[in-house]
Amino acid sequence: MKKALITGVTGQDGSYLAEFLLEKGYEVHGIKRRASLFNTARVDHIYQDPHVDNANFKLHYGDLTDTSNLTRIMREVEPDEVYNLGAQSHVAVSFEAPEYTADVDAIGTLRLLEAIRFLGLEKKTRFYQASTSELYGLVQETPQKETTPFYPRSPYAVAKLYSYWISVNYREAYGIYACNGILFNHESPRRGETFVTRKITRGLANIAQGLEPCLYMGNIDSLRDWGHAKDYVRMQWLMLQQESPEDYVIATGVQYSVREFITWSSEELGITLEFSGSGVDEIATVAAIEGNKAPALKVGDVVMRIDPLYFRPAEVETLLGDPAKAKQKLGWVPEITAQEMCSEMVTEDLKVAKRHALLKEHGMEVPVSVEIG
Ligand code: NDP
Ligand code: GDR
Repeated sequence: MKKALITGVTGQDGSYLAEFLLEKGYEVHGIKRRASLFNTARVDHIYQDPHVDNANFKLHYGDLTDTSNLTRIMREVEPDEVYNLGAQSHVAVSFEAPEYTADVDAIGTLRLLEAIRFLGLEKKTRFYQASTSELYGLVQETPQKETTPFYPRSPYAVAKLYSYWISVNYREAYGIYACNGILFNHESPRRGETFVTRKITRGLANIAQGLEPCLYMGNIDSLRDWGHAKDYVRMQWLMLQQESPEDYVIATGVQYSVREFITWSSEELGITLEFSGSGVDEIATVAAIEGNKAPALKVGDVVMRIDPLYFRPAEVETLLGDPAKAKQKLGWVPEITAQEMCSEMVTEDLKVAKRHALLKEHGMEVPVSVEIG
């Protein structure tokens, strides 16, 4: 039975990857952080009681900032494959917490690679690094491919640039099977609530049910190449199953604006939006409503405004990936389109919003999130 160790197992990708590897018959070990509240909601459904024999999903407390902890877990598990998905993964937050982001997203990777080397696992343990399209930042070529020069535009991207190169370096210097997956944005109903797609699907579902007044957005002209996380974790695994380690761009090759994503999400709720004004004065107003998914709204309601709070000190305006190498060498093609993914996300968020609306109607407290992003 192969053993995998996943950092960031409680995150979006970690949870899908753990499911995927369990289905493939792996023993899966995940590193989770100690938190004051439960933080395993995304993996609770695959949790196995450790008191039962042969549990093949195991969680270890740990942190990418803690060298001895990572080395100890690596020694205990001796994994065949390590997937380094753990990160402070929010680009805007990295401007607020640049040093912490560097510690986790850059030095955390070094700590794992050093643990492999220190324990003499160079020939046994294969290593996947969660690299990112943010490396392209101020893009030097469109579409972006494996050979496109990097130009990172945030402390997050700069930290990830270190991780990209240290993975290449340990591959070349010590013969470790280390790969970078340069993944473009990928989303799902499990996406963190402060990334733009989830903020939109969750926000609009809440607004439709009368739980929130308005969506406050940043740069809605931003262009992204959005795929589905389920498609992307399959590729993370595939990269570690080849004869020799290589780096791959994973993308759909199709680009949309944040504004378009808002439009699709609204349409999914039966709402037609009209955008008017420009720059910080742009708003989106309800022009028509069909069906019964948005009982709290009426024509003329303003459901989106711009708030400069969400502008970034340096923005990545446009990203578009070229996944030709992944297709040609690994036979990988994404199966879920951005529109299908948006529909799935709205459907899931609407279910929750409806439950909360029902609670509210019966005078019960509804959980309100105060996080911004
Ligand atoms: P999430 O933000 O959903 O998950 C991040 C995970 O990292 C969580 O499990 C989080 O734990 C964990 N983590 C955060 N800080 C630490 C730390 N100090 N020590 C250990 N674990 C930590 O990210 P995604 O699943 O979306 O992304 C996975 C990886 O892929 C990340 O590295 C991200 O930067 C990268 N990436 C993501 C893309 C995307 O579009 N989703 C695209 C390209 C790259 P907790 O649950 O406790 O917060
Ligand atoms: P990104 O994702 O920065 O690309 O990083 P995010 O969804 O946060 O932003 C995408 C684009 O939307 C614009 N935007 C807003 N973003 C947020 N979060 N909130 C808003 O209100 C808002 N309004 C407009 C942003 O400015 C940006 O241009 C994600 C993360 O998962 C990284 O970890 C990963 O490496 C990259 O994708 C690829």
